[in-house]
Amino acid sequence: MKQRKITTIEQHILDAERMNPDASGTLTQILYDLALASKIISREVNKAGLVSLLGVTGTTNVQGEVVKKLDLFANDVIIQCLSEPGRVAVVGSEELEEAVILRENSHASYVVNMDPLDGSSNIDANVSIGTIFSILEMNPELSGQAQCLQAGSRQVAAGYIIYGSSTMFVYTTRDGTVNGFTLDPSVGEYFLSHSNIQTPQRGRIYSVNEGNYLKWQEGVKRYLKYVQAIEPDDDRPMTSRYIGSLVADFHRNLLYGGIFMYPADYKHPCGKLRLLYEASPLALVVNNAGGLATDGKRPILEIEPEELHQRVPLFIGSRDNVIQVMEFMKQ
Ligand code: AHM
Ligand code: MG
Repeated sequence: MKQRKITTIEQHILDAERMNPDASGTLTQILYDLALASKIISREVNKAGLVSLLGVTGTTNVQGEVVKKLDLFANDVIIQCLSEPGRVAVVGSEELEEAVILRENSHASYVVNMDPLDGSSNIDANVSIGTIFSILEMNPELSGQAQCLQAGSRQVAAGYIIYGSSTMFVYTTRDGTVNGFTLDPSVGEYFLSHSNIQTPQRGRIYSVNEGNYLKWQEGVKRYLKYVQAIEPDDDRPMTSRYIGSLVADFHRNLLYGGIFMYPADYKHPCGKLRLLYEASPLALVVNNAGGLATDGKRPILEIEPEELHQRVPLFIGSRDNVIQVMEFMKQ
């Protein structure tokens, strides 16, 4: 019987580095740092239900220690893991108003933007949540927090970790493939489980918070009625799946095909999701998997950011579905 090769995330990242003669090894180290941080976060997420028995988050546990909220915990763990000398100089985080400038790392060559624990409304309900990260090179023309404000097309790597029925680490590099690794908690290792992920060109799933329907612009409303119409020859109605955790909704649609939408509405003209650490990294992943991401008019990866916590409407997923919603929005 032919044995399947077992590849750990470390081997995979190292192999990719060996194939690139210009690689300094620093990006490899940053990906290792993120993998390590995610294992620690995964452990805490898995025992989160017990926290209420041992001490509610935000209060004091039986040892008299303050129990941090999980999203703040995730933020601190990732920053700590990224603080190894010589790697990352600036970190932008959804949890922090201002970017963190790692002074002792001022000569480091990378910037990381991240959402340490996305899906805040699901954290306490045992529903899948995730970490999203975007890695950029330092731009010599920018300084301090401005380093974080680079278009998604400049990302050198991006990805996410999903804490679900199992923990998975999915990442891609600028011109690379998308690969997924599943954590085996018994040995504490990520193993390659989803090699060269390609998203279907057209999918049957749509994911959107339909509670906002009456607030959307007409084109998006018409698209929704279109996907719900009964047209068996055209594979409609599409099917609705919405978890309310971007990473989980995105990941399912990436594998099965479909579209995730968080449109603008009359109360939120820029939508809800954040450009730098939610939309941009997932846009790089979906692009490299053969899909598309747009704000309705422009590719997400081409948007020049102006603010660290800038919001953006997001339509992301299978190529044909994304092109179709854009056509509805133009009419
Ligand atoms: P968060 O960063 O506060 O967790 O908000 C982002 C989340 C996404 O994970 C998800 O796609 C979206 O908000 C859900 O929003 P809503 O509850 O409005 O449907
Ligand atoms: Mg978020």
